[in-house]
Amino acid sequence: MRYEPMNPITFDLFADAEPEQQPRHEQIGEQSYVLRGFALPWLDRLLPALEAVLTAAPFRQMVTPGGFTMSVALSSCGTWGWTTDRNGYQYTRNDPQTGAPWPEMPEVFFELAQAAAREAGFMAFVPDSCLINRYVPGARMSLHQDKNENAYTAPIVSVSLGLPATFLFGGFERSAKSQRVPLFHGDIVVWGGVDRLRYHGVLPIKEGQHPRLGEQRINFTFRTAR
Ligand code: MD3
Ligand code: FE
Repeated sequence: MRYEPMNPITFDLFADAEPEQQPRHEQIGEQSYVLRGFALPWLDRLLPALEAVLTAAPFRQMVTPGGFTMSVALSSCGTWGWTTDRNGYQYTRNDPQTGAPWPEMPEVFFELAQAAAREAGFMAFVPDSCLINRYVPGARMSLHQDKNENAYTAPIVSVSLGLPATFLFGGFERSAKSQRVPLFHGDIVVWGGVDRLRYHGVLPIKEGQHPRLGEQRINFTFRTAR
């Protein structure tokens, strides 16, 4: 057996891995990264935990202060849940629909969010809220900023499951041109720092059947709300 010193420039840590197994970290903003397929190894633990959360806090369509019913249905888990109605947006400790505290954030959710944040360089992410969005074909989210959190120092970690989506990653004004980022089942995006207040949205979801999730896209967004 001969040992050869490795050339640090050409040494490829993943040379022996299947192409599909290679982590592909795409930088889409100064402090924003797409981690392709990062959630896939977690799915067998993630999906049953999701079912349990949704049994306690089912998806519901909410009305915005402007009077429009969102095409996306929402639920939450963790200490703080996000809702909207005619009177405004808010984080609350209790689900207004049941009066009960939001379901606890499952351990596997928390661990996945932390692992993804760390992978993107945010070493001490402690989410206290997970907003769960459900898109059926045709559902969309128009350009908006997430400004309901108390501090913008923590990143947001977003997990995409099911049908693919085109994410719009905009600028700091609604009118700025946005970049289109395709997101697939298992992808995770971490948005932080200077990119935290960018406008963003999701184009209408196309018809389709996902083998594991069916006719829907589910997105988790982990946040530090308080
Ligand atoms: C980018 N959800 O829930 S991922 C939302 O796919 C939301 O369901 C989208 O926008 C979805 O508010 C997009 C999450 C996301 C959240 C905050 C961001 C992306 C962001 C803040 C800045 C830039
Ligand atoms: Fe948002």
